[in-house]
Amino acid sequence: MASAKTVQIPQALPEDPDPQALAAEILRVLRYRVGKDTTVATRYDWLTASIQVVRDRVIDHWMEATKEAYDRQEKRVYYLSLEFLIGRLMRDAFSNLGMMETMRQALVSLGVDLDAIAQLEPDAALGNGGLGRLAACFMESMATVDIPAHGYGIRYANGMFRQEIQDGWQVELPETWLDHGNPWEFERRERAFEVGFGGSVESVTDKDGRLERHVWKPGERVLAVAYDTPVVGWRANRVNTLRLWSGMPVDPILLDKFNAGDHMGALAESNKADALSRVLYPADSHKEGQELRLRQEYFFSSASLQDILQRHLSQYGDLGSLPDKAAIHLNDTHPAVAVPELMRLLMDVHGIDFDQAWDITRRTFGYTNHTLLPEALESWPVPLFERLLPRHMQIVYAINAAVLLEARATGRFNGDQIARISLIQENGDRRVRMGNLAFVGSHSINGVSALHTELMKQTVFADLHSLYPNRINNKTNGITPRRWLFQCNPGLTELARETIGDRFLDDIEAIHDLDRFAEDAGFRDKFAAVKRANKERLATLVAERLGIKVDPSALFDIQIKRIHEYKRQLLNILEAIALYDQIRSHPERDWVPRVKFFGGKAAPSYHNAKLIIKLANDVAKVINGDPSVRGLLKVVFVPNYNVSAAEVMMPAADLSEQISTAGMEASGTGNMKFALNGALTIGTLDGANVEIRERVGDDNIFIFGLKADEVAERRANGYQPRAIIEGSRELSQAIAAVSSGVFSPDDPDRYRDLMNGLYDSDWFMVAADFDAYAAAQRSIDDVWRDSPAWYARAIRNVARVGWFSSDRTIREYAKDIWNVPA
Ligand code: 26V
Repeated sequence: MASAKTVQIPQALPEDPDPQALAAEILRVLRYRVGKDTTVATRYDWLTASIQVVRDRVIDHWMEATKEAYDRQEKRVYYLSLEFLIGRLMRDAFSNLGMMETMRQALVSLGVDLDAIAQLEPDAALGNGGLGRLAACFMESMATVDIPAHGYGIRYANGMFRQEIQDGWQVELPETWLDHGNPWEFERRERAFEVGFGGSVESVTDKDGRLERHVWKPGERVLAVAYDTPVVGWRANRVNTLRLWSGMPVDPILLDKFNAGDHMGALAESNKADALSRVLYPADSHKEGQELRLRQEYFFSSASLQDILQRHLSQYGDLGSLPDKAAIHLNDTHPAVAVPELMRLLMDVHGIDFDQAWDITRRTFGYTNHTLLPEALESWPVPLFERLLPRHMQIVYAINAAVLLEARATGRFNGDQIARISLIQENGDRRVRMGNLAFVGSHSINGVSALHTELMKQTVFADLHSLYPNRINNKTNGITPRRWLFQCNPGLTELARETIGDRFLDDIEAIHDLDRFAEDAGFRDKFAAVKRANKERLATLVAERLGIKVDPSALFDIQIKRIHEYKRQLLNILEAIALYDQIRSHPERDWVPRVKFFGGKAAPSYHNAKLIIKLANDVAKVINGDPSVRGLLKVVFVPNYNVSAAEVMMPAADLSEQISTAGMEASGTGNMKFALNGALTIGTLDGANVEIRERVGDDNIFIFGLKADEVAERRANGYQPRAIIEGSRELSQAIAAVSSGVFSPDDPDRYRDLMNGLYDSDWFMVAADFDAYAAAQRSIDDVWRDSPAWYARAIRNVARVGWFSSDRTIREYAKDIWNVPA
């Protein structure tokens, strides 16, 4: 990967040594900690030594921050998330500590290229997509805005799979990110908690036979061992902790079992503990009976809560003050089982009565919902829940009884509404609804964009919202500008600094000062030159890795995100086919050269998503190989889209594709990253696109298609895709081409079912939006031809989206949900 010059951020830490002293330090670490000298050191050794040198500085700040939070009795935030999509950390740390340039020079003096070793750092992919990346941006922002916070999650040995494209198909390979060790983490063997599963519940009664408390006797136990990673905020303002749990057998050598001759039993137990932190579950198209997933959820929720309570008790001695000193946040419903777990710990272990425990619990938890897709709303079969967590099942019933009593007492709900409020779904098989559980157990429930929050109130949580009308609130997502501008786009950062000064480095909304330069021809040229350099870098990468030649002066049109039907990569591909057809039929027209980039992973069991990847690759092969196109259109599928790939692609985009079926994308955060890096958006009025439009202005974004209420209305009143397709010559021809095997001559029927699905049901309304989308694309061509007009719009995008910083989002959480200063 070509490297770009790094921004010289003013030194954050005056005590930083000069490059020479730093070089000596690197050599010392290489020798005494890595155990190598320069003659035998591999590039990995240099990476490890460099990270350790910067890590030492991080640790000083870390200890300081931890001690300060303790001494000042500050309220702490605990962010529980099954996913943290952090990516590489070395540049993040260098840049936030203000030592990027010193480090670069130090390494140069040792004959080592910083960019080359940075590429070797594994991309920590402990997440599927948006939800996990948001958690990582939040961790960085919490450190930046100086909130004492701990992230809690699982230290998966295998995170997100590595995607290879073989013959156009996605192939999933395990990602072994810990192969070379992980210089960032600290194992805390002493910080280990037992977590139980199964078994039975006994009731302990007093001498008069009255129930005193319940005692859960788990049938199985595992140990959760903590691994801590420091999270550095901007200018090292504060360093927080990301604590990830790893599963271990309670008795690591299982001597009893082994000595008793049960060799296989000993092994099985060890494997069972290991399994808990082995793999990240994919956001699947169908998810049934995944017992291991529920085990993971409970494993990390229980370990985290035990840790939190122990910290609280050792400092304050009493759990009544928990809500004043701890805010625990549930990142989606994945940790929702923490609600009954906290109740259990408070009641069964600490002897607090139900009413007080329930009060503490609700005042402590907050919950964020990240999707309204019905198939993504978690629920667990009652029999499974009961078998794995018998005491929690009792507590869920007790909570449910209290909630339903409250609901009935209002006299406002009929039977159907009561059934929807219930924590237990009764029709069909009985299931525990994790969304309802998280909702009733929290004092605040938030959506991730204004539209999504409104839809939460109107749809899945309508009845709970009516029962508890003050709980739902909106917190529009954000992204950290450190990673998504300063680090990934040093060219644009430098240009902004020389144009408007450094204020935006500490307050990204000040980047608005660039707005007036949209009309400045000299600035526009410099801006265009930066974009050009970023596009050249991507072009080089694509040439090296895929052997595809793309022209950096073409319009770079990029759709990168998980592959899902609701995100409508298919709409984009069909439009590419229609355009291809037009270019061939009308060679005389003045076509705007375009490269359509795609990137993203499909869940391994999501058949249609994987087929869409194959289609993108099949279409790319035909179009890229057709000389009559004269290079005016190219299609590129970039394999293994991840955080590191995003860091190269976001800055290189001219056009950002945000084209989900309205009402289905909760927020999107890629949309924000693209805009901040100077891409214009083509999008539907969905998720945060709505708010991006409000900020950048109608003229600086290309909005098309049905709105959320129109989608709902069409679905309710019988949507007829067939008539629409037949009424659109471009669309019907594109579908016919795919359907008849033009792009799959080796297997002409490959896409027949996929295409028939558009005629028969088209749940995602590709047909309804196709013509509007194609028309919007052609109007984009017109603006592109007027280059000054294009760049003026691009500059306004950069200037006007500073608000979508995760610092702003986190400050809102701090004020409205967590009640902590920020
Ligand atoms: C999960 C599943 C599970 C089963 C079937 C289909 C499906 C589809 C999506 C998901 C992911 C749900 C959680 C998630 O990642 N949501 C994303 O959260 C981002 C951060 O708030 C937000 O920007 C995205 O719009 C939202 O999709």
